[in-house]
Amino acid sequence: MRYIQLPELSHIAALVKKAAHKAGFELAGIAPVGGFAELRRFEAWIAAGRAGEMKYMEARDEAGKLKRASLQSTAPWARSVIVCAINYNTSQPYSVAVDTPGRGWISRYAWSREDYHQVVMRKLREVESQVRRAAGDDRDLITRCFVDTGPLVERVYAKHAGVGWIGKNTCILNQKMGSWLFLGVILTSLELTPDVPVPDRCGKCTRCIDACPTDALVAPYELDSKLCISYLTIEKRSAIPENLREGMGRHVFGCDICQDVCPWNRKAPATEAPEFQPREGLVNPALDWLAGMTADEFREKFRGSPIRRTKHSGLRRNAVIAMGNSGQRRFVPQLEKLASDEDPVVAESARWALSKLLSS
Ligand code: B12
Ligand code: SF4
Ligand code: SF4
Repeated sequence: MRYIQLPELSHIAALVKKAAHKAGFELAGIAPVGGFAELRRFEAWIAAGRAGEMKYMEARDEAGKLKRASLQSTAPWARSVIVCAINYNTSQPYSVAVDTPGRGWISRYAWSREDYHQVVMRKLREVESQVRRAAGDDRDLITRCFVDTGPLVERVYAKHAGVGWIGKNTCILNQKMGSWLFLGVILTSLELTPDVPVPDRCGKCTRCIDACPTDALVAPYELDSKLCISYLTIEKRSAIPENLREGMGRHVFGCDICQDVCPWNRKAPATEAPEFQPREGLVNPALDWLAGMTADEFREKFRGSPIRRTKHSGLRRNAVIAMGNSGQRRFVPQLEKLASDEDPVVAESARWALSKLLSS
């Protein structure tokens, strides 16, 4: 094994940022491996049942400790975490500025031509290979890339890598870029000099908390997934609790409200990256189109899209609920048919939507 000298390590730390920019990331930084106060909050968050049905968040190691709360058992070799962030904002309007009757809303991150997991992973691998080259292609050097599925709370590492601060809406915000950022991380056995966290610039603002339609931001910096439209429309399987349906409004996949209203996103720059440009029909989509999609159309339209996560059943369920919230009686005939749909969740949601429309 080649011993990596300290001057070489500082060279690698500088190279990380250059390599990240070259790969297409707007921001990058280095965080230490742990010991952060925020990770104790993660344990409390799980204990309070805030993860809802997302059981993968609760995975534990052999000692019974939450895997995502510490890298000690899952990656004991890790010495630094490289965090990269990429802008996915496009020059489309914000959801809070659009109100076309009978149309739904798919969140900004999911309009893209290519699934962000693939885009970010491809770019992370470019950075990883440059780091490995700079370390002399040392075979003992360990590096692992993750987008979403790694055993860590990415936003906590992003904060400690100086990428941005954690806003009261719980998103990573950067003073210049705003919060329309995807994160990706590279764990490495190299002990690189960490960056310094940036200060919290939320101040007295509470716009995100005030604007959340389902009161999912139960306290500043604390989100209850079970109440969040993003969770309900993407992660929640089967029926959505009736008391939360009205608050979902026209959202059919994800939710952007707590970011749309954030002052730091007022001047957020737009990306020209072709991967993140919207697919046809997904910005402010027609609800009758989504609710009437066949399984084949769904597969075809959303091949390589993050929207596949909610599945055909979930997207139709969400579209039907949005129809119920639309106040548009022109949807009644379609909903009457859907009320006896072979998918029981869609059928039950359609009956709810019908009674809502007919009583309004
Ligand atoms: C599970 C998950 C969700 C869940 C839960 C969200 C949540 N807030 O936890 C749901 C499905 C609701 C969700 C929604 C969204 N998600 Co999501 N999600 C994840 C995932 C996989 C894990 C997040 C996690 O660990 N949550 C656990 C909680 C406890 O963490 P947290 O809320 O971040 O809380 C931290 C801080 O708030 C802080 N803290 C807590 N309390 C307090 C109190 C004080 C006083 C202070 C100072 C700090 C503090 O400590 C906590 C950590 O321990 C990550 C990827 C990853 N592996 O990290 C993506 C990720 C967070 N999601 C992302 C995105 C884009 C979204 C959406 C915007 C998508 C959409 N448009 O619908 C929304 C945003 C909703 C929101 N306001 O957060 C991005 C965020 C990028 C960014 N700029 O921040 C990530 C990083 C994915 C990625 N690779 O880019 N998501
Ligand atoms: S994503 Fe929507 S529902 Fe979730 S916390 Fe933000 S505003 Fe509330
Ligand atoms: S809306 Fe205000 S409180 Fe919420 S994240 Fe943005 S600056 Fe912070």
